[in-house]
Amino acid sequence: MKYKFVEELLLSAFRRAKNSGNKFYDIKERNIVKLQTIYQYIDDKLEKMYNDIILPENKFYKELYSLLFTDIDIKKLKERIKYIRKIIKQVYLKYKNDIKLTKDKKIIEKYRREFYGRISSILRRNWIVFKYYNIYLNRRRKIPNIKNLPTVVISGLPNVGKSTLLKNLTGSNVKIEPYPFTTKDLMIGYIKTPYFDIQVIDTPGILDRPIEEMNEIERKSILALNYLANLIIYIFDLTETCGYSIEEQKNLLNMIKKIFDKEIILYFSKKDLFTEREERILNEFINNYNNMTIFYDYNKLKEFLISYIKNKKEWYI
Ligand SMILES: Nc1nc2c(ncn2[C@@H]2O[C@H](COP(=O)(O)OP(=O)(O)OP(=O)(O)O)[C@@H](O)[C@H]2O)c(=O)[nH]1
Ligand SMILES: [Mg+2]
Repeated sequence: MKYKFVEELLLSAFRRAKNSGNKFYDIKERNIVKLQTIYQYIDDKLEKMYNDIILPENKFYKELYSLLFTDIDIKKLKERIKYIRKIIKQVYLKYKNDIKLTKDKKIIEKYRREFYGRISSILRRNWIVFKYYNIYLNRRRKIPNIKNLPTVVISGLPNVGKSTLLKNLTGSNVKIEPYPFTTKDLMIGYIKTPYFDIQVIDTPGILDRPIEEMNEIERKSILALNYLANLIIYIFDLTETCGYSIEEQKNLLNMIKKIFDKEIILYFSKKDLFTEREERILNEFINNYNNMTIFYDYNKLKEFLISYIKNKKEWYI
């Protein structure tokens, strides 16, 4: 099986070898340098690949990895790369030694060609390792870099205005679209103050249904709520332009309250679209949910977050 990545690696390695060692008059020395050049080049690449693969350390990353890599075992991939390095080293040392022990020009040439063949077949045989490594690199770009900071997680049904709020609170440049399921990964922004920063995480919209029935994208939100949130901002879209009724939005809030034992703030989005109807419902909320903190102006919400979190010493790690 030929795999472009492997073929390119071999080509570059052999090209380097072609240009190396030529200054040595001694044929033995020249060929040993060629072997060494190839070995070193390939081993450097494999070492880089090995180091690139980072195994998740905490529970959040472990679970996120198992969501993202259902088809690839990252740990095994890393072990396999280590193993390939070992085999290639053995082959290199063997042929280097063989060449050292002979004086016959033809045999030296034969060993060198054999070495090229062995190296090629080892890498080709393991082409899938290179393929998985590239898949790993691509998917890893979507893995957020979570910092140890007080963390606020924005949650709610799809299309209610979560990403818009993240943008308004942090200036983060996120994708905002008038249709549901726009956000598919955890998106991060920071509220910066001269004294401390607050990490704000925008999540994919989740539907009001049992966690077992949630898809992989919704589960990312659940992970953020579970492992990362010190505080949850739950968004209500009273205009229902998101496509979900207020009843559904209340149900999801109740589910989040039940599952996660965390502080929740309510934020009412799309205030600029409010008619008398929404104003009336908002007032009902303010009266009925008087044990909850409620905002509909993101500037006020931001001011509140800064002054509230400032005193939450236990949220700083
Ligand atoms: N008029 C108005 N529109 C808003 C407001 N907030 C969000 N929207 C619109 O609502 C739509 C959805 O906004 P998003 O911020 O993408 O919603 P989301 O909750 O992140 O959506 P998903 O990522 O798909 O779950 C977009 O068309 C926004 O422009 C607001 O305060 N006022
Ligand atoms: Mg979004």
